[in-house]
Amino acid sequence: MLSFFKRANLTLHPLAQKLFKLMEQKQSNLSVALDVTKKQALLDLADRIGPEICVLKTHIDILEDYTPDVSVELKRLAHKHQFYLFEDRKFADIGNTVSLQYEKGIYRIAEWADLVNAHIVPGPGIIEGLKQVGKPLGRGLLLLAEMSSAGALTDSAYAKKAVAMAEEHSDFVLGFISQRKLSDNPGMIHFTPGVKMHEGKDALGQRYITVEEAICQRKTDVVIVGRDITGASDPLAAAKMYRSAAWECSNKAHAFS
Ligand code: 5BU
Repeated sequence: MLSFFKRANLTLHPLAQKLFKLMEQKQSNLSVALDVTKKQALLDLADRIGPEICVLKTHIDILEDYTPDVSVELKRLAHKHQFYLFEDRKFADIGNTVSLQYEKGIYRIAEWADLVNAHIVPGPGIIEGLKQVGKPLGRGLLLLAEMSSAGALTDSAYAKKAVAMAEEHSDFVLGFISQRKLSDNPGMIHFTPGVKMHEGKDALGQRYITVEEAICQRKTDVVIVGRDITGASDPLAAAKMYRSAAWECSNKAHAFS
């Protein structure tokens, strides 16, 4: 596997280039899912864990006390600690509607989120709609090719379609949410949620694989870890542990290429 640094030169997508370089400089291929419902908790965790991560993943609509200053603060922290913001919005409607959901409404996602993701169920119009808003702002889109949850309908034929759609729109799409490496295009970045220190599941269908399985075996690029970090007695220590485990695995993967 090529190093992230080399891959930065193999894509024309400006945000993918920047993200690859950041991962290499920061030596981090860890993304943290900060699924908390109070803005102060979100910002405190972002400030503490920020130095360890390349991407901070949010679900902005779970905050009970959202005010527009949250996104201003998130941007400030992203700049301070050098990470990118990924709003896990999972757009899933026709192009016109998603462009409004992306740009307008209370959250004004396009103003602050470097990355968003979309289901491919509606067809390529969803990508066109998001691209109209996001591309002029230098944003990037991840396609949901595979989900981590039990019984997900994202089988291999579906994932293949996501890869084909990504190739058609590689000026805006820079990768996938998937459970394994799907594309041989070195510019495409694979993000994998459902990662924990031990394999297992939660009570509501989430399934977990290990960092080792995700990166060494399944060759993905970035692991997304949520509750195993946010619910730890010391979230910073947990983030450090995941960061070094993930980086070590990707170094091994790069060395054996
Ligand atoms: P967890 O606490 O590590 O289970 O959190 C996983 C996060 O990743 C959570 O925010 C989910 O919404 C998100 N996620 C996922 O778990 N599985 C998927 O297939 C996708 C997103 Br897409």
